Amino acid sequence: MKPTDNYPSRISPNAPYRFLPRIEPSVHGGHGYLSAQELEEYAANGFLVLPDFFATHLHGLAREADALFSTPPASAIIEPNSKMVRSVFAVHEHGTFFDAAHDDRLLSISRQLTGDDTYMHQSRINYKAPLGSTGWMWHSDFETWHTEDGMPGMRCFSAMIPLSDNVSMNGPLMVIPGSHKRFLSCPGETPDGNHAQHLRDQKVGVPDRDSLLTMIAEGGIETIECKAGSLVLFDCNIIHGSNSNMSPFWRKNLFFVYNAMANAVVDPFCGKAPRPDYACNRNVQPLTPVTA
Ligand code: 6CS
Ligand code: FE
Repeated sequence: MKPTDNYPSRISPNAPYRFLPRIEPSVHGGHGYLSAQELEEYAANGFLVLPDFFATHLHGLAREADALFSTPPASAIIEPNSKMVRSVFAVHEHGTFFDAAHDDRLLSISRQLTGDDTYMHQSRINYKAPLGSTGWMWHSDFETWHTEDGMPGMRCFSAMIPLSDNVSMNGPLMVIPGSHKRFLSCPGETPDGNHAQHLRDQKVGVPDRDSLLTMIAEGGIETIECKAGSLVLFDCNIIHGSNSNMSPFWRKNLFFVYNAMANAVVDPFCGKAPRPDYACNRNVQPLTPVTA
């Protein structure tokens, strides 16, 4: 039996944008790698930066990311305005990415945040080549993962590992602190095979100007400048985006998306065919630590 759609979005082209209450807590708590103060900060803002978390793994991760960029898989996503690789998905099953995804500290964090064992919903490397890679408009990942992947609730978060320094000029991640606390239901409908467009340049399920102005007035905008090897945790529903890379410096970020086993994806709530496995992993296996 299909679970209730607690976060209806893209139900009709003429529906209004509307804020709906969040049902699940962003932090379930308990002892683990994050301190009580760090959990409090994450619950309040929807994100947390841990400098140097993967400093010792960085060289191996960056080398493997460069290799993937040079010989990308057929599923690689290409930039909308050039032939450059924009993203490579489903990297968590390979080599050093596998070890990083199973890091026991990260799995401890995932239990504190989701209150459950977790599996990998999605993994990817977003490459922002110097001078020319476009960015991402403001959006909630959960709006897509719910509508297009069938993720029932908000018991999911992203772990971003910058593989190159993220600085003001090379398109760092920007978030609206606190915007994870409400769900913005969007009008429109999901086109058939939307993922091909969506992963290059998201058109549907994005906030309108008024809703953005409301959220920014409340929470401001945080530009997350951080060193390669840091760890940036952010909630599945926080509104985020990034500018294009206007600098001569690479911006390469690795993402792991941890979803609670109890929140495993069902059929897409938009009623369309499921997205490809590289974008939405349906091989739901609980992650166990790998001692690196
Ligand atoms: O659709 C998705 O799954 C992807 N889209 C965006 C804009 N961010 C998260 C995710 O990689
Ligand atoms: Fe996103």
